[in-house]
Amino acid sequence: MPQVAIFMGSASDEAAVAPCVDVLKRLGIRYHFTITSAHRTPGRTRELVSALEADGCRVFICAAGMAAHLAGVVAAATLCPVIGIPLAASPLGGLDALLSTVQMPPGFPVATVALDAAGSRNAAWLAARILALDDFELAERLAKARDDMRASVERAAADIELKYGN
Ligand code: RP5
Repeated sequence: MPQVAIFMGSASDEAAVAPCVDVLKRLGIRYHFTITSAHRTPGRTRELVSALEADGCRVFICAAGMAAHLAGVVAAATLCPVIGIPLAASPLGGLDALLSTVQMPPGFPVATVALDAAGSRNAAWLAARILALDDFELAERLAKARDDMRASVERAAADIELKYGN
């Protein structure tokens, strides 16, 4: 039973979205990762949302480029939180997808993260924070992951201070 659904609009989006899956795996969060498109497969998108919601999915993550309507369409089909990852997939460098994803009309929020891989990772971290609100064990894993990040920066700082002798 997946806790999080990850949709991307095309197979060509895979490299930018894979880091989202890596973070969910690291945190032990169950997911369903697939391709569906707001424009090319509108029926499949709605059916997936209904089926995954019925299976207990609590957060939807949607990644798309160009006129990125996937997250908005999903936000119209569910009351679960929707996180949108805009992708740089056109000559406009992702500004098209960013505006399409972030500029939702009132009542249909899409929590929009950064473009591409950095946004993919943060989509997973944000989904984890949402799920951790009522999952104590996940909250502990999140706290441990944050401690690890802190320790890693402190190690890098010690290395750089040693290297430059200050
Ligand atoms: C969007 O159009 C997809 O999310 C992708 O980023 C972009 C281009 O798709 P392809 O033509 O590469 O399939 O719907």
